Amino acid sequence: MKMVFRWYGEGNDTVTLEQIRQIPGVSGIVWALHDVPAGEDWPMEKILAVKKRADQYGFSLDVVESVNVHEDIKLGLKTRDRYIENYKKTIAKLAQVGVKVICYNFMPIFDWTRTDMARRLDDGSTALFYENAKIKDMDPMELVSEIASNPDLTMPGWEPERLSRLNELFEAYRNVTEEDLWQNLKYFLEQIIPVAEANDIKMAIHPDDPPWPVFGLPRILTGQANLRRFLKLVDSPYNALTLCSGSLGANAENDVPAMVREFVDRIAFAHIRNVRRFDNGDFVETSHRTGDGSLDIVAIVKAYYEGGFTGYVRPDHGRHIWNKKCRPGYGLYDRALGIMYLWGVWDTLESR
Ligand code: CS2
Ligand code: MN
Repeated sequence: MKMVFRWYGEGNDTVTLEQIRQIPGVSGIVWALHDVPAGEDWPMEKILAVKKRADQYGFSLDVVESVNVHEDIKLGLKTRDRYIENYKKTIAKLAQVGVKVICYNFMPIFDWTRTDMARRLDDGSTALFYENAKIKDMDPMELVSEIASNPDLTMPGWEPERLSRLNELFEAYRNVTEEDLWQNLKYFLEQIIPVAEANDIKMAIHPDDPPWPVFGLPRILTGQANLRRFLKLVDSPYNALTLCSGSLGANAENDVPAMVREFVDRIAFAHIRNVRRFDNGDFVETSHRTGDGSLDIVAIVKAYYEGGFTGYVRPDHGRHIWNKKCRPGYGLYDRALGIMYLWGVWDTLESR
């Protein structure tokens, strides 16, 4: 496995490339142009500026997370073709700097959803938390205004320009069913995958987080059967997965090691992290260690190892520890500890 680390870019991340270089075994950064709105093609000069920085530290740029999909594509509107053309242009430009994997998601309106960005754990650290009842009862506008009024709460996918159009977007999705979403995803893939093949870039979809519908919006990348269906929409090695253990593992019915075993040849990018689930449907993010959460991280890493996985891995989120301010879920320390845990398991398997 190739270990990579998400970096939000110069001036946009509390973590520096100097620091990332000191985490053992990290070969590349997972990056994006976070200031380019979904649907626009990425300017080459901005891509090259990131490359210049990464080169100074010897980091690869192999993995991009994410090139976001414009809402019109997910909605299947006529205007989608323009955005799909821009997406193709971005793929071709990313190939020029050696990108091998593009992570994206197909969640309507919201990316990952949580109710608390800093839930206190017993050890005094804080972590991202999802309260089931709160989401069930909540008008999404309420959550949005809570988030908008707190600059510390920015989550990917919750960009201000999208939030301001929220009512409109909800209206647009009113009659969009799960089957419509599948059709719209298929349409997108049929256009994009040939371009990805020609540019030797794997398109790796991220599952829905959490893996169930929120605020009445459809969600389809939620479990093993649906991921199987997804891979058949366009049956190409370039139509691949970002298998996120923490997203899928929030649903106790999802057997993550079994998914790794089934899909390993189509997993381009692994997100590995732990979550603790509660009986009422709540969950909280924990350290990576098996036993700290509900997921057996050792079994997950073992499934990758035994499947001969050669793709990219990142520790995904971490807790906020040692009093360091950071983007929610994206501090330096707990993700670095997570990496050492993942390497510990991997190296042990390799040395047997
Ligand atoms: C990520 C997702 O930060 C995260 O939790 O796992 O936001 C992910 O970047 C997107 O869903 C992928 O498009
Ligand atoms: Mn993830």
